Amino acid sequence: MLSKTLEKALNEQVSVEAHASYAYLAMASWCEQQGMTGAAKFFFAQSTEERSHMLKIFNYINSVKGHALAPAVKQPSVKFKGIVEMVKEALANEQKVTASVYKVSELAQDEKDYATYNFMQYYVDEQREEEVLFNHILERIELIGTEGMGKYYIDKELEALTGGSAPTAEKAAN
Ligand code: OFO
Repeated sequence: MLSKTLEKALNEQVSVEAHASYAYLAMASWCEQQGMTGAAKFFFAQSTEERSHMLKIFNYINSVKGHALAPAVKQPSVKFKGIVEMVKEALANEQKVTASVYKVSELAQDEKDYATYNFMQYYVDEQREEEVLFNHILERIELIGTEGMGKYYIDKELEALTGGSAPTAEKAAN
C-alpha cells in the first residue's frame, strides 16, 4: 500500500519526466529550425523515451492503489544560443532529474517501502546512463567544434546515436 507521502512524491516524478519530455521536444524543434535534422531526430527520440518514463511511473502508482495524476507541464526553454548551450542545458536538466529520482528513492527507503524502492532503481540506472550520454555528447561537440563544417558533423554524430530507437549511453560508448 502506497503512503500518501510517496504517492505525492511519485506524482511529482511523473511531472518531472513530463517536463523532460517537453524539454526534449522543444530542443528537437529548435534543431529543425537550424536545419539540423539528425540532431532533431535524436531529441525527438529522447522526448519519446521520457514520455515512456512518465507513463511507467503513472502506471505504477495506480497499480499499487494510489491515484496517478496527469501533470501540468510548464513550458520549457524553446530558444538556445547554440547547440553547445542546448546540450549543456540538457545535461543540467538530467542532473536535476537525477536529484529528484534520488529523493523519491530515499523516501521509499525511509518508509521501508521496498517495492517502490526497487521500482525506482530502474530510474537510478537510467539517469546514470543519460548523464554519461550527455557528457559524452558534450565531449564530442568540443572535439568537433562548431566552426565551418562543425555543425554538420555534430548533426551526423547525434543522428548516429539514434539508430532507429531511443539512444542509450551504451550506444554512445560504441
Ligand atoms: Fe527520464 O530519463 Fe532522464 O530524465
